[in-house]
Amino acid sequence: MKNALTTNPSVLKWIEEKVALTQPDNILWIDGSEEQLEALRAEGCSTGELQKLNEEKLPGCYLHLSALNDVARVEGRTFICSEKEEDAGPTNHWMAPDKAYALLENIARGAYKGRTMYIIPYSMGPVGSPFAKYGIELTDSIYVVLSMAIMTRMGKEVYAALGDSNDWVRGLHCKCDIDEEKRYICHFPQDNTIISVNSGYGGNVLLGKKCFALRIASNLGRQEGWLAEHMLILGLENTEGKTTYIAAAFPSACGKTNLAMLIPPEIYREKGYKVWCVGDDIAWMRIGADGRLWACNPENGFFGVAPGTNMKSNPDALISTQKNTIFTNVVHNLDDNTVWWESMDKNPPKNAENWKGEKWDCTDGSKGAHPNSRFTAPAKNCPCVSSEFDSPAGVPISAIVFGGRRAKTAPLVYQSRDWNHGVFVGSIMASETTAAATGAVGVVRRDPMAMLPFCGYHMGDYFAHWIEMGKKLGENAPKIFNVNWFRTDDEGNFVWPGFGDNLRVLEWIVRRCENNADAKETAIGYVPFAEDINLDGLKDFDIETLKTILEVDKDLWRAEIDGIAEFYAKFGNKLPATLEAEFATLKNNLK
Ligand code: OXD
Ligand code: MN
Repeated sequence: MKNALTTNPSVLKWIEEKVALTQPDNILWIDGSEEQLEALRAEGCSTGELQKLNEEKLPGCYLHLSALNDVARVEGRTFICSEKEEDAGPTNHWMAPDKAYALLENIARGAYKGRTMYIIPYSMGPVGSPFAKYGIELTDSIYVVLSMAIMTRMGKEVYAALGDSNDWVRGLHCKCDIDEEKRYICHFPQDNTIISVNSGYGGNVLLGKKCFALRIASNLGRQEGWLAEHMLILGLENTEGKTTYIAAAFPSACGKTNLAMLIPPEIYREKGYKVWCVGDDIAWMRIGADGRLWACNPENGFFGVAPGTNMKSNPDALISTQKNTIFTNVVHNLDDNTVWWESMDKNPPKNAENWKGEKWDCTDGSKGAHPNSRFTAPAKNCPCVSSEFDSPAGVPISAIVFGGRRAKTAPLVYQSRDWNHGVFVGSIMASETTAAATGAVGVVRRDPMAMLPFCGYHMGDYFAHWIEMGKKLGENAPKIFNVNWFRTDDEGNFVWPGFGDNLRVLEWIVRRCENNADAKETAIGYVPFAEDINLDGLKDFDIETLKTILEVDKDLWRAEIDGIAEFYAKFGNKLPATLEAEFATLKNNLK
């Protein structure tokens, strides 16, 4: 092929097939150079796909507005196209691969006519590291190219690392007409292939992220003996300069980015505590040569939810967005050509356009930014990015934390009795839904390990894989915890202050990992003694209030049993006996 950046036969063959299918007018091999990216930014601005923001206030930043019908992931149109339906399992939508390929090829046929095919080589994980997996995404969207340049390690060095190997993930994205009725996000685990059509929204089209790093990678992890998880990774440095790494899974829009970049309360800062961000959304975890679990963030940037991000909730995330960032569906401040979103500050712009590109009056009660508006920011912009961010070996994980948004039931924190009980705790995770996916907001849904929309195979097999990993890790297995920052009082107000004060809970978790704190055994696991959570310097919050959110209310837990039983019933004989046994223990403990 003309100007090809690789001679890899499997890559060339696949691209030739896709060129014949989509029929682009032009083909551009993305090499990752700043020059090429700059030319694409200029082109994106000339077509209106992007708007250049104020170079002095937001250098290198752009605004992108999506189509009105294309603002979130579409779980109902996301398919796992494994050969057998039972391999996709009851929590995924399945389509037979032949049927899916035929349907998608019909949609993609001629889809690039009059357009350019961009060929993006990218790596998930540092190029050449033991974690790295390579992918090629074909797209007709400049927004996708520029976002992939932020979110992944992208460029021609990927071809050098790949050599002639056939071990890479194929990704085809076609914007088409952004027709909701013809929108499909399909995964073919047996072919390491992803095809996404009729969308331009990040979660559906930045194929390295959810599609590859979770749905395809969870399949690869199962085959190869590692874990691909919807988890942030943070390092908590203590007074002595020792850093303990924690991986934590929360459903979408439950504050993973905030926790990953937590600013410790003043009394901790004074003592030298610091949180270092390794990742805010995805963790790939492998057993290292020392037998411990090591984690790497396969991404290179943050695709964060904008509303709610402010100098108080997450200053480092806000600072991360101040240069070389792409904003999607936020408010455009026309006075100084910057951006704004709800709760960024108390000064909504007077002369502005909302996420729909319409003139916006901030006093009319309507929201200016879409609730799922996003920023795509380079991880290296983050003031608290970990020095281990690019470490080829990853970081050793001491604790795994699960969490959800539950107004009642789950206490502030509890620890599982052991790994298998921890897998049970993760498997029964439940949360009230948010705006990150289409559908009703505020409904409780079971979201095991926060992987419900992202596990690319049968969830029963996934639980079994976790149990297997525990066997291999043995004594070295990280301790497993569950947290809930979202308990509310009778008036519906959050009880726990959250944000930076979550460090007080992380500190207890680290002490438990070091056998340095006691705990009370309850029906659901180990709960802290209130005295062991440090409340120093916390205003308007006393130990009695803390006790109310550490409480394990057996009646509320008994009310969970039917929901768990109903959820577990979906997995039939694929539910590991170990989890059945853990469930029986819980029921027994609640008697
Ligand atoms: C995300 C999500 O965008 O989980 O990270 O939806
Ligand atoms: Mn996520």
